[in-house]
This record gives sequence, C-alpha cells and structure tokens, in this order.
Amino acid sequence: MAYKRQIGQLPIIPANATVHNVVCHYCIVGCGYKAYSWDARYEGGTAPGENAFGVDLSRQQPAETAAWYAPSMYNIVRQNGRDVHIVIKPDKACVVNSGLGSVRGARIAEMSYSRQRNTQLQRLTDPQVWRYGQLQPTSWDDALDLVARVTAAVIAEQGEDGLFVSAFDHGGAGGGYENTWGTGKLYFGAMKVKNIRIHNRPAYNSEVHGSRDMGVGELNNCYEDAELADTLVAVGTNALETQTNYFLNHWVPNLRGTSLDKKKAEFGSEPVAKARIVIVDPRRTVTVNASEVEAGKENVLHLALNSGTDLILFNAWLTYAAEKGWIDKGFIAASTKDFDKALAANKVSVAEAARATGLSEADIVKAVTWIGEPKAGGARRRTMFAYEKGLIWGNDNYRTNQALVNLALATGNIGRPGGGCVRMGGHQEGYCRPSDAHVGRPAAYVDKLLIEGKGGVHHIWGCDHYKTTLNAMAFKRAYKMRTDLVKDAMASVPYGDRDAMVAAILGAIRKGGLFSVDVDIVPTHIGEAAHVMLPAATSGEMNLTSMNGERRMRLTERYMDPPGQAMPDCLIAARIANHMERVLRATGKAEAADKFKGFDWKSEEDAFMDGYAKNEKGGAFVTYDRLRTMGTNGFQEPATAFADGKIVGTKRLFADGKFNKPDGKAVFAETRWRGLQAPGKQAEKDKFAFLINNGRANLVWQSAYLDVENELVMDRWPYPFIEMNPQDMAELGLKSGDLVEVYNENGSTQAMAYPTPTAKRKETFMLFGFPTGVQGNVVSAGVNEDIIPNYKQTWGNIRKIADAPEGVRHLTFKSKEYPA
Ligand SMILES: Nc1nc2c(c(=O)[nH]1)N[C@H]1C(S)=C(S)[C@@H](COP(=O)(O)OP(=O)(O)OC[C@H]3O[C@@H](n4cnc5c(=O)[nH]c(N)nc54)[C@H](O)[C@@H]3O)O[C@H]1N2
Ligand SMILES: Nc1nc2c(c(=O)[nH]1)N[C@H]1C(S)=C(S)[C@@H](COP(=O)(O)OP(=O)(O)OC[C@H]3O[C@@H](n4cnc5c(=O)[nH]c(N)nc54)[C@H](O)[C@@H]3O)O[C@H]1N2
Ligand code: SF4
Ligand SMILES: [Mo]
Repeated sequence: MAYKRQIGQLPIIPANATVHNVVCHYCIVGCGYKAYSWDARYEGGTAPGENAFGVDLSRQQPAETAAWYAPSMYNIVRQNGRDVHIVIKPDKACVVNSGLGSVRGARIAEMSYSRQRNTQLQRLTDPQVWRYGQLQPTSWDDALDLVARVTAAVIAEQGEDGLFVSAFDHGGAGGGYENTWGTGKLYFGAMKVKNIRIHNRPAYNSEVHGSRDMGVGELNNCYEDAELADTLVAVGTNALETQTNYFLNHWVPNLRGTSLDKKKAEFGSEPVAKARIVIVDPRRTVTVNASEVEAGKENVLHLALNSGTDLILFNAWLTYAAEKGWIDKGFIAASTKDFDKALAANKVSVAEAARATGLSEADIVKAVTWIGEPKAGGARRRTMFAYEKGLIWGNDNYRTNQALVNLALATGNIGRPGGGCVRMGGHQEGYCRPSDAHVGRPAAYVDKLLIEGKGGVHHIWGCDHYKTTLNAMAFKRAYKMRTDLVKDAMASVPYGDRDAMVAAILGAIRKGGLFSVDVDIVPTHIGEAAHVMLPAATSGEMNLTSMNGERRMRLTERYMDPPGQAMPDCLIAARIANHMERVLRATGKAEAADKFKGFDWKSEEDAFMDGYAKNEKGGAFVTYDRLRTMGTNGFQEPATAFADGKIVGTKRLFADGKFNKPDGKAVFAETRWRGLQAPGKQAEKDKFAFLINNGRANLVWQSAYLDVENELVMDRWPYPFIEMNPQDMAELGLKSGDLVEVYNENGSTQAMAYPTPTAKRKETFMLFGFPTGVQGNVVSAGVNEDIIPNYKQTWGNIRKIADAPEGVRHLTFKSKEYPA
C-alpha cells in the first residue's frame, strides 16, 4: 500500500506572488527552482490575469505544462513572522534542469519547517545544554558562554590540538560559501586547528589529491559536454539515482541522439553520432538499465569488474591506447610532462587486466576502442570521463584517480568540448576558507585519535558520524564512553554555578572525557552524546551561495524564517568567536583574545563579503545583488569580469591547455597496481563470504536526516535494503524483506533483504548511512596514505535475524529496472 497525500485541492499561485531564486540544496547538480510565496489568507484565480502562470487555469492544461505544481511542492511557512503559502517548483528556464524536479528536490517545500502543516517539527528551535540529566532549552548567550569557557580552558591546558572539529566543507544545505568561511575563519584564522576532519571522511584532505597533484582540477568541464561527447565513461557513479537531473537532462539526450544538432553546430564537418557509454561498476545499476533503454543495448558496455580493480583496468587501457597510437601527441607535447615515464611504469597487458578484473579481454578492448579509436576521417574521438564514489571511496583512491586522469590527458580530452575528466560530485560545492597548510599531509586521522582518547572538546558542524563514518561501531563505543564521563560530572554541580561547572567538566576531561558541541538542524544520532546542541538555519532560511558540478554559482534567496532561534552557521561561528574573545579577555589573555576580532558580521551577506568576495578567484566581481539578477542560471566560476550588468564566467577549465602547475603542464603519474591497498582489506575479503558494497538510493537524501520525518520515504524504506542474489537468499533461508544481520570483525548492523536477480552471487549492495541500520558499522578503519576511507570494499557474513517485520510486509520487492 503506497503512501498517499490527503490533499484534494491546492491553492492557485496569485499573479502578485513574491518570487525567489532557489537552488535545490540537496545534490551537486543544483537544479534551479522558484519559490512563490503569498499571504496565507488568499489565493489566485483561474483567469490569466489572476495567476502567476498567466494562463487560463479553468481549461485542461497540456501535458508537461509548467503551469502546475505537485502537493510535495507546497507548504505553509512563516515569512517575516507571517504565515504564507509557499510553492517551490522546478524552474523551466534553468539550463541545469530545464524544469525537471527529482524525487528529492521536488520535496523541498514539504521538507520545510511548518507548524501550520506539521512538517519537520523535529527541527531544532533553541540552543540546548545538558542540564539535570537531559538536553534542555536555553539562550544563545548561556549556551555559547559554556562552549567558549570549556573550549578556552581545554586550549589553555592542551593547546589548540585539544580542540577537535568535524565540519562540512561543501555547498548546499549545511554549507555554502558563507558557512565554510565562517567556520574556516574561526578554526583556521583565529586559531590554527589541526585536529579537524571533513563531514564525510576522517581527516582534512582532498577526495581527489590524485587529480589535483597532476595539475588537473576535478570539476573541469560543463554539463553540456555530456551532450557533446562521442563516448561517455562512467566510473563508480550511479548517476540516475545520485546526479539525477544531470543524467536526465544532459546524458539522456546524447544517449537518445537528440543532441545531434548541438554537436553539428559545435563541431562542423566532424562526424557525429549519438553517444556510446561505458559504465564501470561491479553491480548492474539502474543507470545501466536506463542507458540501455535510451541508447540501445549495442551502445552500452557495462563492465562489471571485480570490486576494487579499476586501477589495473585503466592502466591496461592506457597501455593499449598508446600501442595503437590513439593518443594526442600534440597535446601531450605542448601541455603535459612525464608521459613516457608513466607509460613505462604503468604498462599492463589486456590479459593481466582481464585476470585481475574478471572481465573478458574482448570487453576491455571494446571499451578502449570506444574511448580512443579515431573517428572516420581521423578526427579525435571526444570522450568524457566521469567518476564518483565507486572510485573515490574505492580501493587505492589516489592512484586509481590518477590512472583515469592519465588516460583522459593522453587522449587529449581535458579542456575540450565533449571531454573532461570530472567528479560527478556529491553535495554542491562552496569552499572558501583561509589556508589549511598548517594541517599538513597526511592530515591527522581524527577518528582514530578520538577513539584513542585524545582531545578535550569536539565541535561538530552538520555531520553525523554515528551514521556516516567508517569503523562506526568502534567510534560510537568510544565516543559514548568519553562523553558520558562528562555528563556524569556535569550532574554533580548546579548548572548555574558556571565556575564549578567548568571545573567539573575539565576534571572529567582529564580522566579521558570529551565535551561535545553539535551544530545541526535536527536532533542527530551523534547529538545523543552532545552536551550542547546549537540550532542552525538552513538553505532558504538564510541567503546561501554555492556552485554545482559545472562550477555554476547561484544565490538561494531567503524565502522563509528559520525555526525559533535558529541562526545561519556563519553567524553561529561568529558568535562563538565573540564569546571566545570575551572569555579570553576576562581571564587576562588579551593577545589570544585579539585573534578573535573581525567577527562582527550581522548577516550572512557580511560573511560572504568578508570571505568569498575578498578571497576567491574572481570574487571581487560577485555580490548578492549581482547574483540575484543572474537568477537560477548564475555564472560558471571563476568569474572573470562584470560587463553589461552580468558576471562573466568560465565555461571550461584548462581550455587554453594550461594546467595548475607553475609551468602550466599537467604531470602524468606512475600508478602501479598493488592489489587491495588499505591495510586489512585483503584479509577481510579472504575471511568473509559476502561483498558488502554500499551507497545510495534515489529516494533517500544522505543519512535521511529530513527523510526520517517523511512518510513517502519511510514507508518505502523503513529499514535499509540490502540487494542480494536470490540464490544466496535461498541458501540462507531468506524471504523478501526478512531482516538480516551483517557482521564482520569491525562490527555488525542490520538490513532488509531485497532480492535482486541481477546481483552477482556473493555480492550485495546495502543502503549507506541509514538511521535504522548503519552500514559504516562494518567498514574497517583501513585508509590510504592520505587517510582517505575505503567504504566500498567491505566484506562480511550475513545471517537471518527475523521474518519481515510489520512495517515491511506491505512493501513491493519488484525489480527497480524499467522495461525497454
Ligand atoms: N559506508 C559508507 N559511508 C559513507 C559513504 C558511503 O558511500 N558509504 N559516503 C560518505 C559521503 S560521500 C558523505 S557526503 C557522508 C555524509 O555524511 P554526513 O555529512 O555525516 O551526513 P549528512 O546526512 O549529509 O548530513 C549531516 C548532518 O548535516 C545536517 N545539516 C543539514 N543542513 C544543515 C545546515 O544548514 N546546517 C547545519 N549545521 N547542519 C545541517 C543534517 O541534519 C545532518 O545531521 O557519508 C560518508 N559515509
Ligand atoms: N539520491 C541521492 N543522491 C545523492 C546522494 C544521496 O544521498 N541520495 N548523495 C550525494 C553525495 S554526498 C554523493 S558523494 C554522491 C555519490 O554518488 P555516487 O558515487 O553515484 O553514489 P554511490 O551509490 O555512493 O556509489 C556509486 C557506485 O559505486 C559503485 N562501486 C562500488 N564499488 C566499486 C568499485 O570497486 N569500482 C567501481 N567502478 N564502482 C564501484 C557502487 O556499486 C555504486 O553503484 O551522491 C550524491 N547524490
Ligand atoms: S537532481 Fe539533485 S539538485 Fe536536482 S532536484 Fe534532484 S536532488 Fe535537487
Ligand atoms: Mo558525499
């Protein structure tokens, strides 16, 4: 029984509704939306002059009309203290999505805080502190005084290395240029914090050091390149589910052949045809299915390689392409270095690669032929390489990333139309911080240090390690023990006696305790351990800038009030700085106090002007006002000028053949294959029966922090699914929907068995980061030399826990694929 919204009628958007620019705050794609709002006491009419669409709504509208919205796009929220109707619908004029929504983005409105319609009432409204055995509401000044006093005391005793930080580094909700600058100025400007980690990995590093060290920034093309390419190569990205409208609006036209006119216009006499696609992924995804339906099976090559063996495949492709002469000699000579050296070091035969990957030699050759063989008349084939978490969180991240960039450079595909070697992306981007050079490389393995009892105070910004980190079970065990020590100490003194309270907390910290401050928008799982919870405002409740996967920067305008006392993260960071300054000055530390000056921002715009405008390349051309007029199309970073009332951007990086190196030359890398690289992974594979591959599903956004309060999502996925081959299920005595335990030496978790006939024997795929079953519990602590986690290569055993529970019995276990 599917969930149905009990809505019979929706209000008509009046002609005079207020319109705000919105960028969907979920995934990297950053689809354009418009928020229409108007006073809750009235609505528009059906006459063309009475509604925002300017059409006669008393008549049946045509298919695919834009004069329409769905119940999920509607809510009643507060705006400047008044109730307003709000409709947040995809913007047809946005070049990113051309009016498409997705099963996530089309729910922005119903995922907003509304006391009137009881949505997202879980949102944090007031600062909370641990008092009398539980979290209790308080004022900002009271909460921040405690945070500043404990933080200053820990620093006095342990130095700045005693302050541990976990922080988002991205755009969209829980990020944006304003908020990365706010947190960055606090921890890297006022302080030089070294024990800091990013929201999705246990250290402060890059997901793509490999590409960057070669001089190749990772978001180097534009979405249009996917419409122009002859061949698309997708590595470890399930784009239909995870970069949905990028795939639907820019890949599918090329797969269908409907972007041929664009190709002809761009390439003149060069032969063009609809795209072929090579998909490298150990499992058959719905992206493979969709590509086959749209392009025809003959144009899709799914390489279902053994988990973690991408590197040797890419080396074999490079070797083969070079032998065949399918390389761009002119480009290699003019714009790169060390090609011959890398080629010699990385030499791998097709036969060797076939053995390691489990693929057929014929398929390996077919793929590289699609990638590199010149077109009729000798024109260079245009190939776009795209990768995401199957590579980034995969075996030997650094070298695998480099091996793919090697191939893209060798075939002359970076900086040119129809090319690119790019991350598909996760969240939007919005990174703007003072230098992180003091962190060093490799950066501190923060989770490990926390487990070992290091540090005295932990500030957490918009991440929930209890659901999303690696080695999560060990992390939670240690974290709970350490924070419980502090809670027990806090219970021993009256809360109002601040001196005694700080002394008690410090006493517990000396015994191994940890004081935890969590800045979030909802109660988190790690927040169960927190002593202070601070309520953040999120996208739409503040003005927020970010860029998408083609560096397209936009401003999401504030269209509603934040809940209660919630504030933008940048202003929370500023208020922490203010309190640090005050506390330090009061204790006679004037010099230390002075470092916390410069946080007198009154609004997020102040933070933007202090951060982005002064520090980012092209930032001087960008203001809120200018972004507002650029609407949902914005411009592509970096900005290069402001002319004729518009910010001028950059369509592709490296179009001039100059890369991010002092001499402008990209450097080929030596990327020898070394098997499963992270310590302990091979032994885990040898010991346990099942691959526990893991990742995302279309319906669910990240750790389901908002979805937990959404019936549509929780009705479909009350427990995380684990896709299993039906024969494996039969051998374990499992029926559809039965609950299983997944376990290994790292820990255990649970999931709901989802029969998947296309799944390979002994290879499962589990939804990651889910509140009712955390896949990270069974992911080992093994990382690469830059402390990049290896979530995807995990092996474990599976056993039945129980028959499908009540909440599961009504679910369908049909195939997720759609027929041709
Ligand atoms: N096993 C396994 N683990 C993984 C991965 C995997 O593939 N497999 N993937 C990794 C990846 S790529 C990622 S990105 C991470 C995600 O890991 P996390 O970043 O820890 O999880 P999220 O659910 O994205 O969001 C974290 C929190 O941000 C809060 N939040 C949202 N908006 C705001 C805001 O405006 N301000 C503040 N202060 N908080 C806000 C949410 O309420 C939520 O509690 O997981 C990583 N972990
Ligand atoms: N619906 C939805 N969309 C999202 C998100 C979400 O939570 N929900 N999160 C966003 C974020 S933060 C991120 S980082 C992105 C992630 O976007 P993706 O990387 O596309 O998502 P994942 O499902 O984590 O992993 C992609 C694929 O990697 C494959 N894989 C596993 N092991 C290997 C391997 O050894 N080699 C190769 N080649 N592939 C392998 C998996 O089978 C999986 O199909 O999605 C973003 N978009
Ligand atoms: S594809 Fe991504 S950005 Fe676009 S609507 Fe969906 S979740 Fe939002
Ligand atoms: Mo991510």
